[in-house]
Parts: sequence; structure tokens; C-alpha cells
Amino acid sequence: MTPATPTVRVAQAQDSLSLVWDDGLAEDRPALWLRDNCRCPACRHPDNDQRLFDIADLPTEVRIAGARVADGAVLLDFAPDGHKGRIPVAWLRRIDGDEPEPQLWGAEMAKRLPRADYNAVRRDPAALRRVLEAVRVYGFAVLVGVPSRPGQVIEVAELFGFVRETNYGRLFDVRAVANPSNLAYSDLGLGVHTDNPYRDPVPGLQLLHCLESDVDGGDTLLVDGFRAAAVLREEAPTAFALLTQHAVPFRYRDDETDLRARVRLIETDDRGRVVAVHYNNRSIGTIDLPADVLGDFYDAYRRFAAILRRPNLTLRFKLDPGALLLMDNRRTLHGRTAYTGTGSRHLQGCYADRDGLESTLRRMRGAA
Ligand code: NM2
Ligand code: OGA
Ligand code: ZN
Ligand code: ZN
Repeated sequence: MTPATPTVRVAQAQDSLSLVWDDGLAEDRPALWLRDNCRCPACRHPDNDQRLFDIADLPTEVRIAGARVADGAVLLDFAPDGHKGRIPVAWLRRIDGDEPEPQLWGAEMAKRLPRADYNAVRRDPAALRRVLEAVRVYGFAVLVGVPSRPGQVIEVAELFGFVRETNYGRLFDVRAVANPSNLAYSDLGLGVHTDNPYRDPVPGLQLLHCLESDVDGGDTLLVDGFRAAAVLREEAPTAFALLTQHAVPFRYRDDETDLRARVRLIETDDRGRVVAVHYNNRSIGTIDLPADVLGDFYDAYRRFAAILRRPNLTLRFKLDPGALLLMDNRRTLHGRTAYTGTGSRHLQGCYADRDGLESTLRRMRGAA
């Protein structure tokens, strides 16, 4: 149940409005902010709620000539143009902060893998929602009981979002082949990495579905990139700062492709929070930073790489046939141990964007 919106009293000054809520909250809103957020039908299209004007269309000195509360809305007389504004009281107290905080993890996650049965997820929106929430909170989830059918991975991606087609195709087969164009298509071990840091924008999600695995080795390794970044920040703040400040080139080339992008190994947002990690030893290019930062940068890079190998940070498990790993490719690093044997190992993967998953999840939360 949504809690009832508190009632509000308004007191107007020329260039701002003070809102005093009966639960004690008091806040000032500038006149221009109120005008920009006017919800009247002349300002917002009633069919789609999209704004009908541009900020540059508004008078240079928006002022408030009158304000009162009536019928669940704040009614505003704006000067100098006499615009009659309307903003619902509930809108003024809306809470957008329903995005979950990431929860950091390490090796101990093996005991409580975020796991769900594919059949349940297909049938029950609540089960799908739990999977998508896990991807938001932990950066990955595992589905089990996914039929070992070629192409099945696409159907899973389309449960919540849109497949991102790339030079690797709409889906790609991960198995050992002769003359592999990418080391993923070999039986070598792969250190933990994020996929395609050489692509702009980087794919936000990766799905890996195991169809067959009848070899020795080939264990899955996962590391929480946000945790690794937090450890670096704690143990070596200067190294952390260097990796968030300087971008490095990543590159992938084959007969048809030449992809390049410059990214920072650790990306932070305007509030200093870690929002992405990009790491791939196979495709990092020549680090071309100025000579006076190169030495310190290498120290920082190597320190971060060593953290990514710590056993207490490494979640290790076997991706069995019928299991599908859904990962946030801007957070969770994945890898595999080398494998040998006469049997075969075959995964199919695809990429998808995060916005589709997030949109689906918000709609599910809204419906609950
Ligand atoms: N594959 C599996 O990002 C990478 O180059 C990792 C990607 C070839 C699509 C492998
Ligand atoms: C990949 C990859 C892991 C595996 O294809 O990008 O990391 O288990 N594969 O083969
Ligand atoms: Zn208006
Ligand atoms: Zn990979």
C-alpha cells in the first residue's frame, strides 16, 4: 500500500515557494523549478506526460504571483506571463529512490547462489522479478533447468529485455575450435574479465548458457568488481584514484573487425560511487599515458589485478548443462579454468542492454 501523501501549506515569495508539510518537512522550491515542472495540460501532453516546451521558451524572470492548495494540487499564478500552473501535491512528495543498493560479495556466495528454476521464472512474474532484483543487487543470477537447446539463450534474454547484436552475432557459441579468432573459443583458462571493453557502449549484460560440459576443468569463476574496487579504494586510495582518472585503450581485431574504445578500469559517477569496472587482460591495448604517470599507473593496475585473483573474492562453481548465468557486465567479472578431456564443452552466449532489464523490473515493482 502506498502511504498517504502528507498535507502541505504553501507560502509564496517572489522567486520561490516554501512548502511546509504536516509531517514536519519544510522545503523551498525556486519559481523556475516549479514552472519547469508544471503539470498543466499546456506544459505536459496529457497522453504521454512529455514536456511540451523547452527551458529556453520560458520568460527569463519567472516569478510567483500567487499560490494556493486546492483539489490535491498546488495552483500557481506565474509572472510575468500570467501562466496558470498546476502541480499535484502527491507529485511534489514523490519518492524516486526505489533503486536497490548493490550488496558486495565474495567466495562465500557459493553457499547462497542467487539461483532460480527456469520453468518457475517463465511462468511466475514474481520469480522472474526475484532474478532481475538479484542481478541489480548482486550483479548476477543463475537459472537452472534451461533446456539445452541451441538458441535458448535468446529466449531467456527476451523474457526481460532486448538482445544486443554484435560482430559475434545475435548469439555466439563458446567452444574450443581450431585457430580461434578469440581466446574464449579455445580450451585455455580465462582470467576474470568483463566482456568487450573495446566496444562503445559496452554491453551491459551477458548471458552464458551451458549446453554441454563433459570435460575436466572449465569451472566458472566470478568476482564482484564493485567489491574489488572497494578493496582497492580501502587499501590503496591513490591507486584507486589513478584507475578512476585515467582511461586506457582496449582493442579487438579479427578478419572483419577493428574495435577500439578508451575506458577507465574503474568508473565512478558524479558522487564518487563506483558504477562500472572494465577489465580484460586479453584485449587491453598499449597503455599510452604520459611518461610521468605511467609508472604509478602500472603499480595501480597490477595491484587491482592482484586483488581480482584473491581466493576470498573468487566465487567458483560449475556451470552444468542446463544452467545459465546472467551477469551485469559492468560489474561482475567472469572467467573459467582451463579444461581438457575427450568430451566436449559447449556454451551459447548473448549480450543485452541493462536498460531493458531495469525498465522491466521497475514496471514489476510498480505492479506489486
Ligand atoms: N566472445 C565470447 O570480450 C571478449 O573478447 C570475450 C567474447 C568471443 C563473444 C569473449
Ligand atoms: C566468454 C567467457 C567463459 C566460459 O566466452 O566470454 O568468458 O566459461 N567464457 O567459457
Ligand atoms: Zn503549465
Ligand atoms: Zn567472457
